[in-house]
Amino acid sequence: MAKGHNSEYKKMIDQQYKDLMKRCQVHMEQIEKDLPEPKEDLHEILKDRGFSRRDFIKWTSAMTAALMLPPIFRPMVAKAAEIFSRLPVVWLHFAECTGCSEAFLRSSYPNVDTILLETISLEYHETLMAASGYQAEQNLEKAINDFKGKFICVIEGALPRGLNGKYLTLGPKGKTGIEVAKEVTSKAAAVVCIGACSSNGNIQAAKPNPTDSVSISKALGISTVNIAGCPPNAVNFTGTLLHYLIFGSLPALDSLGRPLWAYGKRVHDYCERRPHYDAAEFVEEWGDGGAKNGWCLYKVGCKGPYTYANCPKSRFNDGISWPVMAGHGCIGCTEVAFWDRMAPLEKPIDEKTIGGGERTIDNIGIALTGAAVAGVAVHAVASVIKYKGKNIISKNDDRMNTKEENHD
Ligand code: FSX
Ligand code: SF4
Ligand code: F3S
Repeated sequence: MAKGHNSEYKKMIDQQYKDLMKRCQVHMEQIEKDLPEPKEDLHEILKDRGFSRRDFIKWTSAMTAALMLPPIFRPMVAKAAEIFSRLPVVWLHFAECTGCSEAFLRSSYPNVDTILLETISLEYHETLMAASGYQAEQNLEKAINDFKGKFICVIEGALPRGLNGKYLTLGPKGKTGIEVAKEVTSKAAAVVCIGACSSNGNIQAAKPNPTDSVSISKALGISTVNIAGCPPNAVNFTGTLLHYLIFGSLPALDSLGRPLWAYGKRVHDYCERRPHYDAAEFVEEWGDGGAKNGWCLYKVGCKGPYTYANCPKSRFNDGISWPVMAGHGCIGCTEVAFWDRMAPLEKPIDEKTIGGGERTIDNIGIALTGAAVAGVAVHAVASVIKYKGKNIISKNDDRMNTKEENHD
């Protein structure tokens, strides 16, 4: 009986996936009709850059898994990559360092993700385009009118609200960043914030914030997709755009606007040093034996237990490394107001100041000596941690940033 139910259930799920795939196919065919043809074929570009068909298939499988889609969606991901360069993008820069663009476009070992980003149909990008002055302003106007309701507005940088926005003015007419942002975002199909600055205000919004800089969503009162991180990982951006091309909608987001597929778990949940944390093996100071042995960096300030991001899985520079692998703790760059809330960056913080999160080292000590186990602050994911034969039983907790409230 139970077996019958299971196979019925499986049939129903398979059918739902098939229906969804059909809808995706129709949607992608529509994109091919609506949006301009790419100047170059993706497969030709990949071939020229030394990538084989097999490399591309491997990449599509990895991206399908990263997006948390079942393997039958692999051809959809491949198709979305092929039409990726049809998607018109207007890329704005406000208060930031341009490190995000640099990180995406200047990879020494480009992978399929970074090559895809190079093929993107950039209608306007202040760092990359040849035009300047009036010509640049005209290009922007033309792009937002020609592709009204169809282009993606990508934004790097926070918006200063002080002096009526005059801390940041752009172009020959001296428009404020806020004016430009309002004009462009009101005509976009979606607004994607790249980096901690546009997503959360970042360093510009850190105390005392003399320019009253804030995130795009706070400055304009709009919803944005936030690819947080300083800089963020190219994979998280590419995957979000691929999702948009496949489904015609943005991926599920957390309460801070971050795509759940990329920011749904903590750095601490994926970290390769995690067994050392569980075994209470900590680096006590830089260069000590623990540091040489790759032990956990919590006591030298790692904020991985409070930070939601896939860095240990996606890594940077073509998967070569990520901050903790390189020997420094995570500083929490995907979280709201991390300069203020995660400080001091090389010391553990008073957990009361950031609300919730992981067990403190003191808690672990208490648990290990058998006292007051019940009060231990715990993991986001239920687990049983063993240390020297004793079980420290964890239960669910609330993540630190569950409120809609923006701290920037
Ligand atoms: Fe900010 Fe990006 Fe950090 Fe820099 O544009 S996220 S300061 S890497 O460049 O916005
Ligand atoms: Fe890794 Fe940091 Fe967690 Fe230690 S505290 S396991 S270094 S993420
Ligand atoms: Fe940022 Fe921490 Fe990842 S500092 S890059 S979220 S490891």
